Amino acid sequence: MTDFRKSTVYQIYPRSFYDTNGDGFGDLRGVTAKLDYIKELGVDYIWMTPFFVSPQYDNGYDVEDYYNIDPRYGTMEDFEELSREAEKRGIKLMLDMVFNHTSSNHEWFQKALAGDEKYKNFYIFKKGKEDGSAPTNWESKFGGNAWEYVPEMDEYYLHLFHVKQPDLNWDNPEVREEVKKIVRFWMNKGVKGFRFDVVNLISKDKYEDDYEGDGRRFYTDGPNIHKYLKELNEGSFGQDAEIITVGEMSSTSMENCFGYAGADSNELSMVFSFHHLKVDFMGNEKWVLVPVDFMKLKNILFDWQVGMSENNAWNAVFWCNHDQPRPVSRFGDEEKYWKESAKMLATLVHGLRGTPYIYQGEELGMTNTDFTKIDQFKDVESLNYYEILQQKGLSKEDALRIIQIHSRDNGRTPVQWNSEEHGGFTTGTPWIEVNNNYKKVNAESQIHDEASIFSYYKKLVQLRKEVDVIAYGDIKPLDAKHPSVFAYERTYENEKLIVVCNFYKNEVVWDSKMNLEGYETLLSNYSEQNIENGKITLKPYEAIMLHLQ
Ligand code: TEU
Ligand code: CA
Repeated sequence: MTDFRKSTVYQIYPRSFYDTNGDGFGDLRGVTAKLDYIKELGVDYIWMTPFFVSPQYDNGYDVEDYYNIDPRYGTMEDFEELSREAEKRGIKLMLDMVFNHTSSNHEWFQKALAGDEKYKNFYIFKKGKEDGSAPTNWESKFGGNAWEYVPEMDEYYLHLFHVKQPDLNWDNPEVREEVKKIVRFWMNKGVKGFRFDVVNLISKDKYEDDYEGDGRRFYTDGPNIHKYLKELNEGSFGQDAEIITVGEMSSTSMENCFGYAGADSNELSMVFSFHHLKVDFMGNEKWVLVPVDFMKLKNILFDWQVGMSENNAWNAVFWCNHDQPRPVSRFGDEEKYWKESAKMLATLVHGLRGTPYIYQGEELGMTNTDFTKIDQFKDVESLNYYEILQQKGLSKEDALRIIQIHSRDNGRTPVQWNSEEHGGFTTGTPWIEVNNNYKKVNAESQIHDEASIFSYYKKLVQLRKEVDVIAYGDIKPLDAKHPSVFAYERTYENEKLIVVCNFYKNEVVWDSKMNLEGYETLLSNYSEQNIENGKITLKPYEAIMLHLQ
């Protein structure tokens, strides 16, 4: 069995990774071309976001055909070559399966629209209210009502995301069979990992108006969710003990995650939860400007770390992905303490209990976009909210400011490979502009530099393999109420690991109230540490991993 506790996953957003044919779009051959770079980082898995046939309204999360590769990304031969080349290097592939919804171009939905009852029952069609308005007041995650009216049918269909992403009806056993078939198809191609997109939204509860919120309580962690996941496990990936899985859990509860990712629950290997990434929101409201609430961040991460550990369930740990701003811009200091803060954030998350995920470019300290005009943004969610914010009365400037901070495009600009034009991502015109800081922030300048952010990530990946307490230890928060230091202790048999991070630029003396004699410094983002009588003087964004065995 694969020991996913010793593994690190590297996430690739192929369209922004590396373009090999000059059309401005990253492709599968681009991933193959950069396998040695990924190998150098030392990771075990590559999670690739969807490259299946898709009209790309939501950059591939709107799948039209789960069995074929979108020509923009390449061919099945390209996929097979990638798979072989990855295997040669000991790297496994993890595919991103989107089963809460399909694209409206999918033949199932097309048949449904044409009146085929069998396929109508693949989706969620409902009559409107008596006055003809939508069946419920639920909101789409991308803005607006979650129901779309089809005049020919005089019915509405549900789309929790884009109007071109109709939700599948998992209560229909035929849908569940089709899904298993697709997973088995990719298993037969040698795929050893799966990520399941917003998979905790597949079991809908009552179709009622939500007078307290946007509807999420009626479809999040729904009544049959554990049953459906166990069934999927049994009928597909559960048949191969080497396969690891991760569920993307939208607005989930920890109690449900004990089941989703419990060691003995036969559902998934681990979960992504997002509560710690809403610490610069106002409640669930993302489209506001609110500073990061550090105490909230700590409380949430500690609660989840301890809760999941006590219940023998496993977390995926991460700061970012293709839906999130860049961590060094969001939580660190992308200017003066760029390197220090990027490394501190890496230490903090890789020291936690869970499987770490590195998102392309994070290992280089890539920053948020520098876009100054709305038409530089491409993401459907950003563009929708730019309009919605103005309808709410905000000026164009204020709306743009909010988009700049929160847009998913912050994580979607092309990987910066070198100091050539477009950061070496493409010889053509990139589908989205490259950040102008590519001369300073790029892979070429970091790979051979021992002091680079890349080299630091490489060490973290390696340490997880060498030091058991990092992979297996339980976790205890230290000084949880401290206003600027994030510290915790991991314990495994006779081994101990203490991770101490200064989350801010002000120097601080942190009293561990422990005897630190005998501990050695495993890793730090500064060459010298100041530790005396259990007190550690932390420089700006300093991070230290102390090890006792
Ligand atoms: O994202 C799920 C999701 O709800 C969010 O990450 C969402 O993009 C964001 O919070 C909205 O503010 C997954 C995918 O990762 C994302 O790229 C897709 O757009 C989405 O599902 C639909 O498939
Ligand atoms: Ca291309």
